[in-house]
Amino acid sequence: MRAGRARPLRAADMKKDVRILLVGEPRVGKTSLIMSLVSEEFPEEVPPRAEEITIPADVTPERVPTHIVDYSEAEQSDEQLHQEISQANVICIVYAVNNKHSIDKVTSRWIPLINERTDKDSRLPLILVGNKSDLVEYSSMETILPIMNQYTEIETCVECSAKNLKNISELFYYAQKAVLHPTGPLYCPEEKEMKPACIKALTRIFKISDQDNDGTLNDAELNFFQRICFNTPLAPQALEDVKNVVRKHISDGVADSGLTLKGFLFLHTLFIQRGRHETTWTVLRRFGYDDDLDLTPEYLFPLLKIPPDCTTELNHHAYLFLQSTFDKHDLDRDCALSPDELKDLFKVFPYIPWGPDVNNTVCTNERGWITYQGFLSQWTLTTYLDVQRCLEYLGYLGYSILTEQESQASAITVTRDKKIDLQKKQTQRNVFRCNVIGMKNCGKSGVLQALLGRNLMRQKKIRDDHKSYYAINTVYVYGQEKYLLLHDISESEFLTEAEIICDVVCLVYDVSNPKSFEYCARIFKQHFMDSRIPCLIIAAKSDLHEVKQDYSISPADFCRKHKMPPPQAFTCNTADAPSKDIFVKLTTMAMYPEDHYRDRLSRDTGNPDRIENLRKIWVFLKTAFHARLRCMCTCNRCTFCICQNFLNSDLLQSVKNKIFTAVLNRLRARVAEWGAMLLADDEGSITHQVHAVSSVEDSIFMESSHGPLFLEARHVTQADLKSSTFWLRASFGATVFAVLGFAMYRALLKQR
Ligand SMILES: Nc1nc2c(ncn2[C@@H]2O[C@H](COP(=O)(O)OP(=O)(O)OP(=O)(O)O)[C@@H](O)[C@H]2O)c(=O)[nH]1
Ligand SMILES: [Mg+2]
Repeated sequence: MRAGRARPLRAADMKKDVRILLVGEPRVGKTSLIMSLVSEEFPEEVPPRAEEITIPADVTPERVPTHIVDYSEAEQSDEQLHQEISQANVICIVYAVNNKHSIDKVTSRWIPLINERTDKDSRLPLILVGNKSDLVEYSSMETILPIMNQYTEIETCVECSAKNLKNISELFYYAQKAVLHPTGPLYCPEEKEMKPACIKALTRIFKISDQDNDGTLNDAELNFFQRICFNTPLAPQALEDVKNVVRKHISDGVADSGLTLKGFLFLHTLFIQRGRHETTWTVLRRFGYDDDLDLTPEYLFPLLKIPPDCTTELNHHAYLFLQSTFDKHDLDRDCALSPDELKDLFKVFPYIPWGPDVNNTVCTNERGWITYQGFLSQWTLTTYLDVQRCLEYLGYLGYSILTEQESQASAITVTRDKKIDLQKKQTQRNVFRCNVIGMKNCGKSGVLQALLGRNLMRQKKIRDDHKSYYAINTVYVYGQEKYLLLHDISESEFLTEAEIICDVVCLVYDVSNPKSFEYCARIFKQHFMDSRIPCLIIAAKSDLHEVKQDYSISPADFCRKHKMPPPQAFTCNTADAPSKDIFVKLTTMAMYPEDHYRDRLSRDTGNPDRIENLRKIWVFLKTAFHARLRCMCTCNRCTFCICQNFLNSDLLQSVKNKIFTAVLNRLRARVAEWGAMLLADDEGSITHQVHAVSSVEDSIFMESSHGPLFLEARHVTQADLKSSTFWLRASFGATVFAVLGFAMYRALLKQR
């Protein structure tokens, strides 16, 4: 590993610009240094203070716009000096090598003054600059080194001469580097070793780069590392040279011709000690670290827009990545991650992200270890429920680096709006959420655990504090693999919005508990009767003796009445894994909701939106048919006359009469049928429906002023009106025609 030409730093990696301030005693040569840099010759005459200079990004070595600011005690007040200090990114304290007083002032005046003005936590690097080196034969380093050791904020020191132009550009380069690639967070000069935070970050980088997890970086891994960090591959000889350098210095830096973690850390220590810490910084920044060696929010949480009614899923590339991550850590190849293997996987995380509940959320093997399928399921769950967390976790695993993608956002598919799915009657989603609802102890957990293939015996071993309210697994529907995500919703009087939203509802009652069905029926009526979410009723604990439910109608009749599939008998008290039939059914319903809610809604009498729509159509029709349109001309040629003639024509009148007769006949038949239905239902339901009926009656009563139709219609339910949609549409077409004609007539009148 050797620093090639660093890849261009990304905007997120870089500071916007670098502000270098020069301070020091009068006449040490501050202004001369700046003028020498700019004009590339020593100016004999200089003003007390140089104008602020801005060096454009493309002419600076680090490609960052750089401002150089002079200070003159003669021209500036203390207040102005303090302000300049607070604005600077790096400060050069200039002394003259031939002037002991100016060196003494470095510690007695300048460093304390700067420290007083700067926040303890914000690191302001300092550079000691010994100017006028042309005037002496000796070096000031002996005096300077103890100062450097005393103050860790001093990045470096440099001797130079404005007169001979010696080390002038180097001085400004070091200053720029001190800001962009500070040594402070990486290295402890007293201990002569890297700081713990730096070792931790580099260890994580090593683990991510060790793709086969064998504890060393082999040639292929080193080459990949070199390419992603520095954009250049390493020649085979260069690789060997690097390893030889390590071998020469430490015994266990190279093993099996691969670089060990120890060797990797040694190399970085060497870079830093030789003043090449920009190499280490390039690596750190490539892996998402900021100046404080924390992963940046830009790296961990890339922007991802999720419009409402859309969900988040992992795409194919993400699954491939997770598959290789699993393989990397499944060292014994048993297709499950043991606690140690899982711990090893999470070593690149700052904390252990999964608790013991995860083992009861996804599939595990007989020893309770997460299987390959379970591993992918858990990631799918996190992506679905909390995509930001998923992005963060993928960031810890180094997803964007290893897959050479812009960010973790490229792992995510944002599904299209569910409304479009419903409209098009097809879905591209792969994950479906099913809320499992039922009263306490009715067997919801049993349903969840059955999805993971666990029978009652197995479930009894689950500790209370390890219980999960989610379960996720794959289900095959018509040969397609889909994820079904079950969410156990605890019993409560009213469900929250979040507890309602899902792709399919699973209402569970306990066949052995006569009180349990009432809760399902109540929740169904409260939240789902009018919704487009398909519902399935599960008769749980079907191995127990079934008792009659304390409810006005039986669960089977309830399902029939509400056009739901019949209750599904289910038990997890089985010798082997419980049946997965209900899960296939639930997933199918979630994938094709239209087939299930349409029937239900077609006889729904309580949907206020539908009532309102029907009411509007009704008023519109009535107005069109009964409005007294008065012609203001009698030409019999204008559009209005033609329309009026058409409306009064025998043809239209007879169509109108036929429509009404047909509608009324159908309504009479349905009224009788509905009366019987209403009696069969429970009390609450009757109130509900009667209310719906009366509201339609009211609206008809208020809007209508005509004889026979009104008298008949007020005995009619809105559901009956719905069944006459065809007729309404026919009438509607005729009305539109008439109204358009009238509009044209008015337009013509205006013109006249
Ligand atoms: N021999 C020699 N003389 C220098 C060098 N740099 C500056 N001088 C001279 O030192 C004197 C002071 O230089 P300035 O650049 O004005 O010093 P300054 O630090 O800006 O001083 P103030 O503005 O008063 O704070 C001038 O006469 C310069 O010509 C150098 O590298 N070598
Ligand atoms: Mg000056």
